[in-house]
Amino acid sequence: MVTEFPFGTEFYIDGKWIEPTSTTTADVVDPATERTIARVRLAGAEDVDRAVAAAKSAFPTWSRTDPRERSALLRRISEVYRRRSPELSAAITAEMGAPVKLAGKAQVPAGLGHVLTGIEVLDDYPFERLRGSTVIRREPVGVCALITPWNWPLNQILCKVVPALATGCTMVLKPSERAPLSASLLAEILAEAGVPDGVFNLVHGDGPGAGTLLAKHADVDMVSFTGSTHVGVLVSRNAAGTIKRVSLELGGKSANVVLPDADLPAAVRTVVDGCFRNTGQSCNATTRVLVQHDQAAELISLLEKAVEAISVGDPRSPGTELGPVGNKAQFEKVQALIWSGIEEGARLVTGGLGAPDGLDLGFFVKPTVFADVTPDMRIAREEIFGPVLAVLTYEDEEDAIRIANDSDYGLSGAVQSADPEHALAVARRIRTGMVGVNGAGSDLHAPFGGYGQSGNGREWGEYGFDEYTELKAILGAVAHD
Ligand code: TXE
Repeated sequence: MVTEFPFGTEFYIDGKWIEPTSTTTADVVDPATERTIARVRLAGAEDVDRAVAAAKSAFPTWSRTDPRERSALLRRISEVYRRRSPELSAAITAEMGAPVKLAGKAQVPAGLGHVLTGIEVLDDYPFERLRGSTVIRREPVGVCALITPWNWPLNQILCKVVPALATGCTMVLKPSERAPLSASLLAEILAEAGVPDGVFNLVHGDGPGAGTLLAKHADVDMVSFTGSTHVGVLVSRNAAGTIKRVSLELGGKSANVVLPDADLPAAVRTVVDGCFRNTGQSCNATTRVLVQHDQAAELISLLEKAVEAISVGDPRSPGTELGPVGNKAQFEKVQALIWSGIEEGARLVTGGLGAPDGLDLGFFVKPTVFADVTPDMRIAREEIFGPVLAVLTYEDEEDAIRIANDSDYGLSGAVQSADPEHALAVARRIRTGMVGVNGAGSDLHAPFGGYGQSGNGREWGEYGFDEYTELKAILGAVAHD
């Protein structure tokens, strides 16, 4: 079979593209056309062992390099990455359906942002400091397995690869088998930039196979995982036998609290962007909006207009704002949850079941808003990972904070208010890893991660570096006066 993308048939191990031992394959399907555009080989035990062995043998030398050398490498990576950005962007659109505007202006630049942030952090990261007569060191944790999903593929890969490289770790990346194209291109970029042999290795594979093998592997010192909470539990269990470090970035059901003094039209822009961006497939999407009940009718009417104006369609067309969801399983999951909202008595404001008019081919979902949602409904509790917003009402501020915190998850959140001090006071009481005030976007130097079932790690910036280091004390190393 001829496929459009010649990636995925080889793995990048020990500085070479090699033919995998395993012959099992998976199709990569373009979610906008349902066409098979590539076929990946799924790593078996021999392939995983070979990649881990390469990372293990590269570790002693790489871990002892000077941070300035690693900074120079990141600089070369940023140059090659910039040059090859159009290819990366096209690969992301093809493999997971992000509209070209989002892929080119957000998805690909997010990955570059982690490289540039890594260079800044390396400038003064405290790899070694003195406290009294004790030397306190941060040493690279060792061989890292990086397991990533398909929704923000390069962002999620680079927020792991960059701190791992920068702190002196070596690694095996297993990207999502649904979105392996951008990962293969990235491996080419890292090779071209001069990452030494064995420091970065790429295998493709699925979760039950390569993912499990990596989580259990005795020569892997840390596993950093981004994906569903369900799989996060499996990764933790599989890693427990070897007490390796486990860093998890999982799902969310974040609330956007619209306080009574907020400018409603401005709040609506934030609500729509926070929920529908990337077709609702972001772990930190704010998929519950909380509004005081006497303002609900006005907010819902503004939301209806704004959501109906979103242009849904071919992700390759420059005007498209909302592409398909990433794959068939995701489409079916989103439809089932929309159905549950209808069945449980929520009021459909716009959208609903089935594909938007004229978009039967591809995994397109109608941008959907539900009102009269109560906190016990599935659409208020479960991560939908699609363009579906739930509007809930509150009595007063205490009630709003209680509903916002009434979730097994704790990843993100937002507060809208005309009074920034008031917004800050409410933000302090929301039990999540991140809260955005009045539409504030992301900060690559701020910690990214969650409370509760949203995970246990913190990525990005210096906090990402901390994850990939072991703390070590050398006592009495310096003579005391
Ligand atoms: O994720 P998975 P899927 C949520 C979202 C979505 C659902 C399913 O709700 O609807 O998860 O998506 C690897 N051991 N999120 O199936 O299965 C897998 O190969 C080790 C939220 O794509 O979690 C892939 O590389 N690894 C999330 C990665 O885990 C395993 C982002 C993610 O796959 C494994 C993605 C195993 N047993 C999905 N099983 C977010 N919040 O950002 C699978 N994998």
